[in-house]
Amino acid sequence: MNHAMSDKFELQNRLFSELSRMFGKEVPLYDRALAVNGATNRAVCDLLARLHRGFSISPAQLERTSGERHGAIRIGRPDEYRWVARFFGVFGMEPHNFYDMTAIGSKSQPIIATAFRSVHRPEHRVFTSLLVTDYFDDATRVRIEALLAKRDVFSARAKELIERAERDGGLSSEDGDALVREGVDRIFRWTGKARDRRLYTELSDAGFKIAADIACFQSHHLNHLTPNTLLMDLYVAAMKHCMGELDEAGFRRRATRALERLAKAADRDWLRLHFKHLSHAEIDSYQPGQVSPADIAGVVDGLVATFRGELFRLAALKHAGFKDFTEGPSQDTPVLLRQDAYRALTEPVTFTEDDGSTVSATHTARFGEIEERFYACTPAGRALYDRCLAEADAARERDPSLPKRDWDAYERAYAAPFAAFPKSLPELVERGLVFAQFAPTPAGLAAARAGRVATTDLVELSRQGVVTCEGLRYEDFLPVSAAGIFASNLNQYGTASTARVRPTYSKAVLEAIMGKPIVEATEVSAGIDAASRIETWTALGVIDRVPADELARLGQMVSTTPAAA
Ligand code: OOG
Ligand code: NI
Repeated sequence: MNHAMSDKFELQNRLFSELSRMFGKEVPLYDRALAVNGATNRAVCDLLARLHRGFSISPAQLERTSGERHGAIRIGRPDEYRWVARFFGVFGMEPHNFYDMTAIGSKSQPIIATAFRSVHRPEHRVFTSLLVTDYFDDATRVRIEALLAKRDVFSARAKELIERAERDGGLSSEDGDALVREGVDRIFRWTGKARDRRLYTELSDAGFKIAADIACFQSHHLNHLTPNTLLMDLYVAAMKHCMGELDEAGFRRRATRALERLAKAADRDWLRLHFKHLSHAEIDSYQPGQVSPADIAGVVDGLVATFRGELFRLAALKHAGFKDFTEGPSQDTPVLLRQDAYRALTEPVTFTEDDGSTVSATHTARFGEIEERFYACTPAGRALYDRCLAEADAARERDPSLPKRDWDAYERAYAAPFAAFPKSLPELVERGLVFAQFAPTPAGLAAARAGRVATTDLVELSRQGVVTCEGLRYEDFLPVSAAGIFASNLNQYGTASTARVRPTYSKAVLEAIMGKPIVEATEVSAGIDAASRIETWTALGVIDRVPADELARLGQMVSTTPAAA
C-alpha cells in the first residue's frame, strides 16, 4: 500500500482544474469564454515573441498561466463556514484579509468574508462569504436560519477526509482525489434545486437577493470562476465581438489599439509580472525585437479568422450581455486588478416545498468574470488608488452612457484621474506605491567584492544592473470591486440592515468561527519587501550605510510576517 502524502499544491491544482471542468459543464458560456481567453492570450504571446526575441511559451504553460485563478462561494451557517475553512486548509489555502461587506455605505450587503489562498504560492483564491443572519429583523432571521438548518452540504465522508488530513498532515493521492470529488460532486456543485419559494420571493423583493441565493439552495455552488487574461482590453473586445455586441470593424479597431499599447508597455518588468514561470536570467537572455503595424494587423487578422469558427459563436448561446466597462485602474496603470465580466445568466431552478410539491422558476446569479493582475500596492499606493478611483467613478456616474456612445472619450476621461499614478515599475517602487522584492545580481556581487557599490538606493542600483527588482503581484480581492460584483450580478445595489440594532462585525468574529487566524496580505507583502532590502544591502556590503531608523522600521515589518505555508 502506498501511504505517500500528496503535495498540497498539486492537490490544489487538481481541485481547481476539476472545478473548472465542472463549471464548464454547468455553464457552456464559461467554456467558450475560456476558449476566447486562450485565443487572445496566444495572440499576445505571438506578439511578445516578436518584441522579445527568444521568448516562447508552450501550450501547456500558456494553459497554466491562463488557468483558473479565483472563484467565489457564499455560505449560510457558521458551522458550514468552519468546514469550508478546514476543507481549503487541506489544499494549503489559508484565510487572507477580512472583508466587512456590511459596512461599505450604500453598497453594503449582509455579508462578511475572507479569501482562501496559499500564503506564498497564490495560484488560486476563493472569495468566501458568510451570510450574517442577525443583519435581519428577528422574524426573517428565524426563517432563514430554520431553512439553512435543514441542509447538510458536507457529507460524513468529506468530514472524515478533512479530519484525516488534519490528523496526518495531508492525504494520500487516493484520499485527495476523493476529497476533490466531494468538492466537485457535492459541496460546490450547482444543483438547480431550491426550497421555500415564498422566502425566496420575499427576500428578493425586499432587496436581499444575496440572502435568497444563499439560504434557498442546497450547496455552496460556485458562482464564478475567473481565469487570467494577459491583456484585458483585447479579451473584452473579443468577447463583445463573439457575443454579437461589437462588429468586426469595431473589434479590429479596439484590438489594434490594445496590441499597440501592449507593444509599448510589455517591457521586462511586464513579462516578469505576467509570467511567473520566467526567471530574470531567462528574460535577460531575450534580444530586443520590433513590432511593426503589419505584425499587429496580422495578429488581428488571425483573431478575426479564429472567431469565425463555430466554437466562438457565443451570440448563439443564451446570455445576458457583457458589462459596459472594466472595473479597477485605467488601462495604463499597472496596480491591483482589472476585472470585467459577462452578466449573470438566468437559469432554471426547481423549488421543492415541505409538502413535496414542486415549482419551476429561474435564478440569476452565476456570471463570467475575467481578471488581469498587477502590482500589489503599499498603504500609500492604496490610498492614492482609492482617491483616483473615487474621482474616475464620479466622472463616470456623471455621464453613464458615455462608454456606449463614445468609447475613446470614455477611456480618456477614466484615465485622467489616474494620471497621478506613475506607469512603470521603477517609478512606482521609487515613490513607495508598490511592493517589490530585490536581489543582488552576479554583477552586483562582483561589484560588492571590488568595493564598487556606490549607493544604497535600490531602484538606482537596479538601473545599474547591480540588483534585480521584481514587483510583487496583487493576489487578493478589492472590497469595492467585490461589492460592485455582488450588485451587478444580483442586479441590486446594496442593502440596509433590518435588525433593531444594526450589528457590527469584526475580523475576530470570523476567526472564531473558523478557529484560525486571518492572514493580513499587506503585512506579508511588506515583510517580503523589507526582508529583501535588508538581505540585498547585506550581500552588497552596504548595510552599514543604511540609516538605523530605516533598518529598525524594516526589521519590524519582517518580524510581523507570518511563516511560509
Ligand atoms: C463575491 C464577489 C467577489 C471579486 O472578484 O471581487 C469577487 C461574490 O459574488 O460572491 O469574486
Ligand atoms: Ni470575482
